[in-house]
Amino acid sequence: MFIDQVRIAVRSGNGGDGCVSLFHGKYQPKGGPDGGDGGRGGDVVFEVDTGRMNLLDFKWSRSFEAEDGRPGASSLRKGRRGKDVLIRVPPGTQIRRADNGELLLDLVEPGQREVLLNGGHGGKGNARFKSPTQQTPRYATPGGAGWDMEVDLELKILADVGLVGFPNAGKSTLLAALSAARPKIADYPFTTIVPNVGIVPYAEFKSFAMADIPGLIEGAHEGRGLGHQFLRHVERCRVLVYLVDVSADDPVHQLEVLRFELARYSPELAKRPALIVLNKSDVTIPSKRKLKMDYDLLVSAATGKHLKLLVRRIGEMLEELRARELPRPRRLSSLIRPEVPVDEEELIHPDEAKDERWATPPPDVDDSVRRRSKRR
Ligand SMILES: Nc1nc2c(ncn2[C@@H]2O[C@H](COP(=O)(O)OP(=O)(O)OP(=O)(O)O)[C@@H](O)[C@H]2O)c(=O)[nH]1
Ligand SMILES: [Mg+2]
Repeated sequence: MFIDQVRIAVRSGNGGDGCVSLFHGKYQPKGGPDGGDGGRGGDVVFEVDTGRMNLLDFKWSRSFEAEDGRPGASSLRKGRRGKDVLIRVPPGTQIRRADNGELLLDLVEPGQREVLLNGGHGGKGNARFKSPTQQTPRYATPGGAGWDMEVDLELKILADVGLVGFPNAGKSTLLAALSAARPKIADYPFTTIVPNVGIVPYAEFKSFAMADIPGLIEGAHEGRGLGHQFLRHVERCRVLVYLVDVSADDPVHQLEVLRFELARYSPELAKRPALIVLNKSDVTIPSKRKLKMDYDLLVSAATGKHLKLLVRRIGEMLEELRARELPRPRRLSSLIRPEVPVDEEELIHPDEAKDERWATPPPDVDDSVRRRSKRR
């Protein structure tokens, strides 16, 4: 079973209350306030776990609560902090608010950890409030409440290359030929109903991840076939491979349909760097059928013809894109921060900035010196 969308409820812990306590000891009947602070509530934390491939674990457990902080106690004892709740998700998971769809976290890097909700703060014990005029405070503050929220987890597989094609174009056959993945292959449409990912080596110590998604057909944007639902898994691919069966009734039309459907899903996706690959060259070739069609490669996934060339071409494209690309931003905040144009002239080089700082003392230094000397 493959699950790529799920709604869960999360709650961070309440803070523990502060304690009101007055010390009475032998020979010390009025020992003063000694109530300790409450502990902080636990946080709701998400972590990327590369050992997970989909959101299946969330089918059974959909509610996650962090522990509440413990209240403070007498003798200035602080309450224990509530334990965080750690939610492990596969790489590529996005977390959105269920009520308005706002993107809160984008978890992509292995081991990445992000706090979604902080726990409530701990209350202050009465010992905090003692003062010369208030020597017996009989009050403490309560702990802050935790937060709860419903969030949607959505997995968008992180693959470098996405295979898009009609059913039966041979996408799964190609993935099986290039990688160790073993997707189901058969000569009926929609054999593949969930995405598969395989790792394809393309040079020494180098490889890329390739995703095979269920086939697209004309009208997929209206929900025909399996619709557009799996296109989200090629959204993050750097390179797309349009795989077209050269022996199909009308390969030219198929390619047009694929492009149209992708553009209907996301115009940006349709403009992604792509290769047009014709498959099943063992059955026929374009010139035999007098097909007028632009394509990049003609391969046969079944016999393995020109597959090495295909892998090399993809490898080169990826290398080129990587060289141009900035590293993927780690935190969402850097993704959504609007781009402010930088005025080169206003920028001060760090070395110059240092000089400036030492050249003129901050304006309030003199003032404070004067005030201090007056007091004396
Ligand atoms: N002759 C020939 N047959 C092929 C080739 N590649 C795939 N096939 C056959 O085409 C049929 C469909 O292949 P699949 O790999 O299941 O196609 P798919 O694109 O994954 O199809 P869906 O999962 O249904 O979208 C199978 O019977 C394959 O054996 C090829 O290069 N040559
Ligand atoms: Mg398939």
